[in-house]
Amino acid sequence: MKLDKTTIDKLAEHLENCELNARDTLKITDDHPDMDWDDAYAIQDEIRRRKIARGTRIAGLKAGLTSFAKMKQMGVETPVFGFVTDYGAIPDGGEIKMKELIHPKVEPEIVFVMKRALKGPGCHIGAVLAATDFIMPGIEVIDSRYRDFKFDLKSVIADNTSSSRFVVGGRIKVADAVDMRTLGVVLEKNGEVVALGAGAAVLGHPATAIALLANHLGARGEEIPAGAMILSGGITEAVAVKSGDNITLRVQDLGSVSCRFV
Ligand code: 0L1
Ligand code: MG
Repeated sequence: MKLDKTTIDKLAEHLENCELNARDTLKITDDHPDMDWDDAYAIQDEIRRRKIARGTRIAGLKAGLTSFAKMKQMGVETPVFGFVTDYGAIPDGGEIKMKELIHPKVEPEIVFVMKRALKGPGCHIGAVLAATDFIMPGIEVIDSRYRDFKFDLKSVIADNTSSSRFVVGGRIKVADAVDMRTLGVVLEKNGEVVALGAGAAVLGHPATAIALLANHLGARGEEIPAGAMILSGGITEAVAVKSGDNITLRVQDLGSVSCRFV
């Protein structure tokens, strides 16, 4: 690690305050060009610790930048991992307040709920499918704290991978009831199709994102706990939204979920 604990705590406080006050900032690597991957995850961990200390519950985990569309959109080449919170959970059909956010975008995702814990290294798609309780559709609302979404990978990891809000619901399916690679998704904004794709856009198979998360946590002596909900990553590029927009995600065989920005 390149940063000392005081700097990590200071950066975590800064980024979390930006989130809570809907204020943007410049990417933190501008002032800390030498920070490494461990520093980045240590800042994210400190944000998580601060939230838990205030009574926030961690609602689930997420993999981000797992599709080629998103990697291309953001100019990066590696997935990233973060967490979602209880206050980020929006009921299906619910309202999302723009004034609490900076510049939100929506992503269509396949969401996994695990029946058994998963621990890397060596975790693969087979282990993920065997440990999955069910899958369901989810809309992730990302809201990078960085001005104009201008960041690098380390800055994004520190910023809890732009985690903000999420909507899950629709119809659940056990993992072996669907071929997640050919699962079609259609994202609509105000009734118009704005993005579409299939599950294979996420690393060839969305379960790969969960395996990578288990291996990432395993390398840090952690695991995906039984019962965890995990957002496996946007299947298409992220779509910007504004107040008044209605978003609906339709997933083949898994129904739909929606939300409204007000
Ligand atoms: O969930 C995601 O793919 C977001 C990763 C962070 C980068 C971004 O803000 O798009
Ligand atoms: Mg996402």
